[in-house]
Amino acid sequence: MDVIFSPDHALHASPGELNSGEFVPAFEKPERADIILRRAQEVGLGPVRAPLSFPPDHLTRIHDPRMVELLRNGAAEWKAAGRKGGAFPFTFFTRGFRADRVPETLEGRLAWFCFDAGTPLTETSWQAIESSAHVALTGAKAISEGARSMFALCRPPGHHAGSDHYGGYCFLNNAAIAAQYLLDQGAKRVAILDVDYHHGNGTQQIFYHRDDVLLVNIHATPDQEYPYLLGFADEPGAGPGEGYNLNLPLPWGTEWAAWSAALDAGCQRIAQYAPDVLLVSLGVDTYRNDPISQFKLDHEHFTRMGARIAALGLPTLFVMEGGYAVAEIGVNAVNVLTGFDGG
Ligand code: OKP
Ligand code: ZN
Repeated sequence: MDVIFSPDHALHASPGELNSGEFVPAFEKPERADIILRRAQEVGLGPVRAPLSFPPDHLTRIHDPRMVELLRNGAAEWKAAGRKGGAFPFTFFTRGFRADRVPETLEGRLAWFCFDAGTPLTETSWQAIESSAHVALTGAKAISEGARSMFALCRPPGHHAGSDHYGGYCFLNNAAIAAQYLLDQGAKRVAILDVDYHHGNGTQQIFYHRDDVLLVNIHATPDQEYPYLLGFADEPGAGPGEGYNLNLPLPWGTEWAAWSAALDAGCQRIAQYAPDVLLVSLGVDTYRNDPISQFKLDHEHFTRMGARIAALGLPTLFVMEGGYAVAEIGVNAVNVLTGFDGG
C-alpha cells in the first residue's frame, strides 16, 4: 500500500512534558515517524508520496476556528510576549469556570483549549500539525478515488484532539478530518477503529452524537490510564449517535488473547454496520516494551491485527497515532500493514 509522508512532521519537536512531577524529554518525538518510514521502505510496503494541500475549511469542518487560530499563531504570540520554551497552558478550564466566553489573552485561550501538560506549541509546530492533517486528507482522497488501502504516516498524532480541545500530543484530529472528508465526498457511512493503547477521547467527542460515523475504541481502561476522564464501557453514543460508539476498555497487563477477543468483537460490530470505508487510528503503544503503556503485545501480534482488519474486506485508511518504543515502532507499525496486505 502507498505511504503518505511529509518531512515537515519534524518541525514539531516538543521541548518536553510534565510526567510524574518532572519535566522530562518528550516521548512523542520526530524519530518516531522517520523510523516508521524507513521500515516501510525496507520491506517495500509501497510508493511513498508527499501530501497534497487542501483548503483550511477541511480543518474547520471538525475544529473550532478559534482553536485552529491558536494552534497557528499561539507560539508566535508566546514568543512576542517574551516567553521561552514551548507554549504550555498554566491554568486548565474545568467545572466552575466561566463556560460562556472564550478568553482573549493567550494564557486564557491556552487554558480554554488545551487539556494537558504534554502538548506544547513551538514556533514551527503549526507547519507539522497542518501537514499531518494534509497527510490524512491525501490518504482519504486516494481512498475516495478507489484505492483499497493507504497508510497516512501522520505526526503529530490526532485522536485526543476534540472539536474544541487538544492534548495528549495531539492538536488536530487527523482521522476525524479524513472521515469527514470521505463523507463530504459521498461516503454514507464511515467506521473508525481506534487500536491505540489510549482511548481516543477526541474522536469520540467529535462523533458522539452522529450515526454516520461508527467509532470502535480498544484501549486501556480510564479507571487506570490516561486520559482518565472518558473511554468507559457505558458510553454508547447519544441522540442519533446512540449505538454508534463502542468502547472496549481493558486492564493494565492485557495480553494478545484478551486484546484480540476485543478486536473480534469490534470487527463484528463494524461488519454489522457495513460502512463504505474503514479508518484505523493506528497506535502501536500496545507493544510490550512501550515506555508509557501497560499492554503486552509482541511483534507478531501486530501482523495478526492487520490480517484481522483486512478480513473485513473494506477500503481502509490507516492513520498513524501513538507508539513510543521508538527503536521498535517501525517493525510494529509496518507489521500491521504487511499483515493487512497478507504478508
Ligand atoms: C498519546 B497517544 C504518562 C503521561 C501520559 C499522555 C499520553 C498521550 C498518548 N505519565 N501522557 O494516544 O499515543
Ligand atoms: Zn496512545
